[in-house]
Amino acid sequence: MRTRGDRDDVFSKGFLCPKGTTLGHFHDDPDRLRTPHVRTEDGHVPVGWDEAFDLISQRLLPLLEASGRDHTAVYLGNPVVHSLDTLLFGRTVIQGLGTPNVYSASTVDQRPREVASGLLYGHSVTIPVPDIDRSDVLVLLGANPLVSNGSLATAPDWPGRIDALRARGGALIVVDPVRTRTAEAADVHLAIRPTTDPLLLAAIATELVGRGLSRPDPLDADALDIVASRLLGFTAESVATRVGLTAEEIVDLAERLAASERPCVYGRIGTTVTPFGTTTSWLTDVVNALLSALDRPGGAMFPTNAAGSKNTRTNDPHGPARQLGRKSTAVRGLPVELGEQPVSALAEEIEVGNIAAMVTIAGNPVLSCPDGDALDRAFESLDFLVSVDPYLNETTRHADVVLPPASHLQKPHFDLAFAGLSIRNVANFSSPVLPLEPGQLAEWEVLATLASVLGGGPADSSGAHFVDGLLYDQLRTSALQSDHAPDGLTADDIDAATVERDGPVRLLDVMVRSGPWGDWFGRVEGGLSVERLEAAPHGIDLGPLEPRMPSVLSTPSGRPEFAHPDLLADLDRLAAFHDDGHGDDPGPHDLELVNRRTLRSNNSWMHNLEILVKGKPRCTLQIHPDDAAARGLSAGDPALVASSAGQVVVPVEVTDAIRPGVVSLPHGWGHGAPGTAMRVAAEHAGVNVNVLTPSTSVDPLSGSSQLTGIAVSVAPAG
Ligand SMILES: Nc1nc2c(c(=O)[nH]1)N[C@H]1C(S)=C(S)[C@@H](COP(=O)(O)OP(=O)(O)OC[C@H]3O[C@@H](n4cnc5c(=O)[nH]c(N)nc54)[C@H](O)[C@@H]3O)O[C@H]1N2
Ligand SMILES: Nc1nc2c(c(=O)[nH]1)N[C@H]1C(S)=C(S)[C@@H](COP(=O)(O)OP(=O)(O)OC[C@H]3O[C@@H](n4cnc5c(=O)[nH]c(N)nc54)[C@H](O)[C@@H]3O)O[C@H]1N2
Ligand SMILES: [Mo]
Repeated sequence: MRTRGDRDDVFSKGFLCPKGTTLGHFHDDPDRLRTPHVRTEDGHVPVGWDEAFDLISQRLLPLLEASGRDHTAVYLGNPVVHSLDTLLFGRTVIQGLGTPNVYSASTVDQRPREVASGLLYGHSVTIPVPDIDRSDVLVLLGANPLVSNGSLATAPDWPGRIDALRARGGALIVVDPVRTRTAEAADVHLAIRPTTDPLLLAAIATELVGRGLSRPDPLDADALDIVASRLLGFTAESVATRVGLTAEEIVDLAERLAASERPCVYGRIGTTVTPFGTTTSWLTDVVNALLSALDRPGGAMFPTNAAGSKNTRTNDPHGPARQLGRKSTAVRGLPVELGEQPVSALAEEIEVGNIAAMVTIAGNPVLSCPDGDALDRAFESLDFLVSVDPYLNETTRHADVVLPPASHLQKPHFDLAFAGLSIRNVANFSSPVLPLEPGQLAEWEVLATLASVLGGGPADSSGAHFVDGLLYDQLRTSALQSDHAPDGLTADDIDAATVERDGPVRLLDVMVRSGPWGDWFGRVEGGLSVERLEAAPHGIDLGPLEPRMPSVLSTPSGRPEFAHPDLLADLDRLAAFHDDGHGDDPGPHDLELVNRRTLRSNNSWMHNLEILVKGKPRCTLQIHPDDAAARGLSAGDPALVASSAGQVVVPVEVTDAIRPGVVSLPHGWGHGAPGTAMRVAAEHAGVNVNVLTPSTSVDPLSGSSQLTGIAVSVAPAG
């Protein structure tokens, strides 16, 4: 089966990345599970849906009675945000299980950004997105959108957009220890030392202010003055050695930003998976605000998502004060923010018996989270594991029951998550491309039935419909309570107006119609509804991003809280990091490991598609020629890479694209473990980089794991 882009699509104009073009291959993959599987002494065997759900109620419910629901946990993986079914119904499984312990891939990804946004703007979803189509100096830190296709900045065709930026006289500046494809396309590449971005940003802020180049919105000037006065010790001169750039390069960057009419600074995963993830996200916004580049065209802006966003429900910029550190994990006291435990704590909570049973949905934490070997053992030790996943992989091989979703081509689609991070306001809905096969369940039905079973309800479609009904009631109430609801709107009006379908499409209808562009169930002419979206198969363009301050905010002052005490308090730690001389005496682990993404890959789960993994092996250690020579390593030699957490043996790839002192490995590899059933992936196994990432280093504000700048040693293997 072939997938191609839709040239008439209002946003993508037909541009697809390799992940999109291979959805048909995923659909056809013979290893993709079509029926539930249960674990037996002879491995996993297929069973019917009734049998699978019965087994869960017979074995798991007594365990829940005995050890208590607080001894359970749910892990939500990255693809949860890729579909309506999982985004809407994943939460019902948490409710059905009644667990207080929720883990997700967020704490190995963007959580620091969300925590910073929560403190600064009042909602964690209020994430500034680079308005790249209108910027004239765009600075990317820790992002490689020409490979990743962009993240927290939904934009099809980054290459074309960057060409356009340069064609209109703009400049792209990339800050990355590696000369990536994006860096190659840039006007300036600054090969920073890993994890030091907060020092660079602090110095840029200080240079802007010190040179009289800052121009903040008068309403933010006082808060930014407080921040600037605390950053005085971080100058271009003082941070230069530590960040691995010259003072001139840093001053030049500050001056270039200041000389630009429409500057924009954007930081992505290279800046969040560090011990200073939250502080770096904050300082990114501080630099933008000093330039009046926040919430301004061409700067960093806030999209207006058509459905489900918390920041579109009122016009009142005032909201409650927010404070970090109210909750922490049991074993190590790591922060629990935004209702989720950090995955760095998962293995130890299982080991000590705080978690005895789990559900994973669309996640592969054994490969994607720190200290992968410890997680592998921890999952094996659980009393019961249910995984909702299309593959028997490194995590789900430990599951007692695996419940497979329908393929992505069999689901309705609307980007609840990514449309809120999009560089244009766009609404696009597609019905399933392919029907369900006889006897197959939609993924929402799988999740809703599971939620019902876990809550002690029926294990059949009546249970699923009950759960669906509860969710519908919640969303209807939320619509009625919106500040924007027209006078006199009733629950009956909503019932009468919404599409006569069950599951996610009806829920989406409620959300879209009560959203910022909605038709309010027929009361607003020309407004959006699912029906209207269905009639526009190429999507509806809602225009460029518009300034949204102050109504996007929900803060005590009604302005961004740039001088939030929890953020200012972290500057002492940053000052210590600045002064610690780190790297001067590196000890045995004298190189710094960073992560890389490759174009034909997506975390851990697309490696079973021959079309994506064929060709040169991609799980290699990139190392600078000087570092390779110093260790007697040549291209293709096997190297032993060791950290405080573990070691792997992997072939080296010698390249001057990487900064001396830094090495890189991709994540999501390390396939072929016994009990997995991904034949193609096993032939291209690679090694698990997260055996090397220790679970001990986290950003103490958000609890997120450090995945970059890991101290490692490299030597010839054997
Ligand atoms: N092809 C492909 N696309 C993907 C994915 C994939 O696996 N493959 N994964 C998807 C997911 S889940 C996400 S979250 C996004 C992520 O999207 P991006 O954020 O664009 O992710 P990366 O491509 O990993 O780029 C991160 C860059 O940060 C650099 N870096 C590492 N450490 C530091 C540091 O300390 N400072 C600075 N300044 N840079 C640093 C790395 O060298 C790397 O080039 O990509 C998504 N898209
Ligand atoms: N060292 C290091 N580690 C990293 C990163 C890094 O840069 N460096 N990046 C991190 C990032 S950004 C992320 S997002 C995480 C990802 O962490 P995870 O989400 O835990 O890992 P994935 O590999 O994305 O696993 C996705 C799982 O979902 C399944 N799946 C795919 N589609 C569906 C579906 O429609 N429904 C269901 N139910 N399941 C589905 C796949 O089979 C797979 O098992 O990894 C993180 N790990
Ligand atoms: Mo991610």
